[in-house]
Amino acid sequence: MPNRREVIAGAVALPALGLGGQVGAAAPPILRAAPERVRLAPEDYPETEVWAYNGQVPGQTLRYEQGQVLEVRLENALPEQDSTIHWHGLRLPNEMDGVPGLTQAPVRPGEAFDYRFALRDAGTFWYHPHAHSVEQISRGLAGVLVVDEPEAARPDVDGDEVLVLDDWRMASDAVIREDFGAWHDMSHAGRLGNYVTVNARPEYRRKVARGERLRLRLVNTATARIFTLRFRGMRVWLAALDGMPLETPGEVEEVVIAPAQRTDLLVDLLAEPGEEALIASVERDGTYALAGFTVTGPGGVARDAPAALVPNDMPLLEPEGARAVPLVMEGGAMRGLPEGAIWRGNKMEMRALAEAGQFWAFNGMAGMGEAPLVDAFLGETIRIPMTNRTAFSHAMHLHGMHFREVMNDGSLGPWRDTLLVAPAEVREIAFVAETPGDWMFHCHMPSHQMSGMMNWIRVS
Ligand SMILES: [Cu+2]
Repeated sequence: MPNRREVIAGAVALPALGLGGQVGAAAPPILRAAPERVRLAPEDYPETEVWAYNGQVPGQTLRYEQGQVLEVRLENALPEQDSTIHWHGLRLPNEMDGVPGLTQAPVRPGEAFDYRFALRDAGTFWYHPHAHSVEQISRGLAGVLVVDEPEAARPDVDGDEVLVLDDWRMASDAVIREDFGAWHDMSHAGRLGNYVTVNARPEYRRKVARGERLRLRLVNTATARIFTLRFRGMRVWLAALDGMPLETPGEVEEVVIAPAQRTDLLVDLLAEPGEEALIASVERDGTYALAGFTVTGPGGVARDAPAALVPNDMPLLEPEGARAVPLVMEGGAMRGLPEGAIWRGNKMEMRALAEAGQFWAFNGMAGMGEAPLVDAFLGETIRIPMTNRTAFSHAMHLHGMHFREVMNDGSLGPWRDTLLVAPAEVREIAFVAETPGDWMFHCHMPSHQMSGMMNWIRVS
């Protein structure tokens, strides 16, 4: 059974040296984005050309301890496309957020960019490009960033595993389909794949002793697929969402993970010796195993419910009386934009918008405007009630800060960075504008993002 030290030793980027920023320090660890051939499909298919960080899909799991400084050099060796790295869910300085044209210049092919920031929060995060997102993420550019709690604060588990849930749209010869700009995907549920993987394999497998408790860090890197997971042969507690610990781990029978969301589970493997515990994905046409744990004997003792993970240092959030900036989501197939929308400063009718590849609007505007959706002062608390008037679900992601949902009774939901808003729902979030800069606020189904569902928030 791999212990935690071996897991850590497997990571590339332990910045033990050279943190002083001194001239002549060693170059930081590199993430090189480049084409690569890897085995995705079963053995009787050819290998697949993907775009990968350092030749791996998903990219290697970067692992640090809370408080350390992440230092990574992005090298763009992609053919003819700019790139960047967005550190999803991290509370970091704005200039490290990786949004081309908003927080940094695009990294051109053949160029590099150094990312360097302190890791304030422990938890499960991920990294991916924020340029040509549909294509670059769909081709394989995504990886997980785990920030461990200090040794004494880690949960008592027998293993700590990353499970990257993803899907791929491939032709029958295992070639990734290049229809990244398909209007049907943009105007419907996004670019759904036809081949689901866990850590780029058809299924995750592990042998466990009965009674083992594992921490499973589930990350949905798919661009559109919403995973609904069910479990067999295990007790499952939800311990953290989007990297942020829950006050009390709750036992669950089903978990929904929207694109870009993370879920930390604490699971006790309790299938009988010789049997298999399973995590399965509920799809329209059936339920499919994503992870199988072969349980060996002798039987372990059932344990007490797990304790909460140690919380991160979050700001005091008191939404009562705070300024509210409503967001109305419109457009897409079936509803359309009957009133038209503003795009690049021009009011346009739906047909002209569609011809420009724009299908969605926030508050009557497709895409980014000159002015931010919210202009907040540093430290201000902002509420955003979001009304989904479209026929599709949207995974709304705020950069740089985590928010809490404001429930109807005024109570606050867990800290998150990505919230799934279903059709006809009104869901309100509140956050403290705690870091200055220009921060994206967008749907994390990139097909929707690029076709209208993208705005930004200024904190100054
Ligand atoms: Cu969306």
